[in-house]
Amino acid sequence: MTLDAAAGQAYVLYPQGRTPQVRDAAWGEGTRIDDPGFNDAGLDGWKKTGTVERDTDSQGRNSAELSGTGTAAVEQRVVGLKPGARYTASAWLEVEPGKERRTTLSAGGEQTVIERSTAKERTAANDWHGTYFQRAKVNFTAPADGATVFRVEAAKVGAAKDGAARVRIDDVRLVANAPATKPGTLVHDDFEAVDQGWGPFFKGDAGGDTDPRTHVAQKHAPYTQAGWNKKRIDDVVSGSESLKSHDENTGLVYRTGPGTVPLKEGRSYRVEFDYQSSHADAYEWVTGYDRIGADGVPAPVETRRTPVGAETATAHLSETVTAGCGDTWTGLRKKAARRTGRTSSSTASR
Ligand SMILES: [Ca+2]
Ligand SMILES: [Ca+2]
Repeated sequence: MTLDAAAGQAYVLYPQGRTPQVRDAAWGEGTRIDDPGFNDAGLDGWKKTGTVERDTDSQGRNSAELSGTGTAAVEQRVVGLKPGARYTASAWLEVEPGKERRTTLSAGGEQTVIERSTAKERTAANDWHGTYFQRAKVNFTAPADGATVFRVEAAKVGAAKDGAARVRIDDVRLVANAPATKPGTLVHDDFEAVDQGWGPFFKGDAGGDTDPRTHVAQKHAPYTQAGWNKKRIDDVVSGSESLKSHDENTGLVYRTGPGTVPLKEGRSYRVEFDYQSSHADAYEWVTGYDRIGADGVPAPVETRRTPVGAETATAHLSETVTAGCGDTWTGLRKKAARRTGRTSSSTASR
């Protein structure tokens, strides 16, 4: 048998007369989003503005890439949402490391903006770990017609001397049941309706690129609560779910970023949460900012560390954070050489 085949092209051989019909891959079937992972070579599920391509990197990972100096965007109209219901829309976003470009994710009349990507993704189970992809999200209420447009836009740039930053997007998600809101707060999360991950937080450098021991814990009394089998603290401190860190690795366990908690430069915010902690001085609540150093490498700088004491009854931590110097964030740090557990029920900032 002789095949007339092109180099680099994959083929499947079938018996003559039994070639199956080519079927639509139906990327994203059941998710409300057509091709949320940008697997279609032509990105046919997306409306494209400016320079947009499906990028496949050296590890075979597909994403949408926005480039060029003009406005570049992907968008998609989503229908069938329940009018008045709450939803969370999100995507992994990465502005080319070392560069800056205003990138806006929007849905349901809400938007969040990142200017740069400075926090390395460090969850071992995530195939994007080692890149600077982080999740950006908005919560919104579905309008009366149950339709909205999900859009990610990289702004037009001037004549950048080292070229315009490329922006990559992956894994768009639109999930019902966003966290309850709290009047007067920029971000509020009681962990009762987390769409994925840890609400406004993402993993820091604790343990390096590893799978963390932090999760959204669910109440299953009495087994998950203080007093059971000598447990010192509750896994869940309010409602039916809380964010729990158990026996964590030393380092920054989790932190916020501008894609989830957009703190504006020069403004002051109150950061507060309820928590329990099994051992004194094992964890610190930290504040810091990210900036791109003179060497072009993004680096975080911590500006404050507040010790967390042993609290076997629910306590409250509150402090004021003034944003400045770069992308300001807040989070939890595990100190060296302690075995501990810790829970927090909610975190709110305004
Ligand atoms: Ca993908
Ligand atoms: Ca809760």
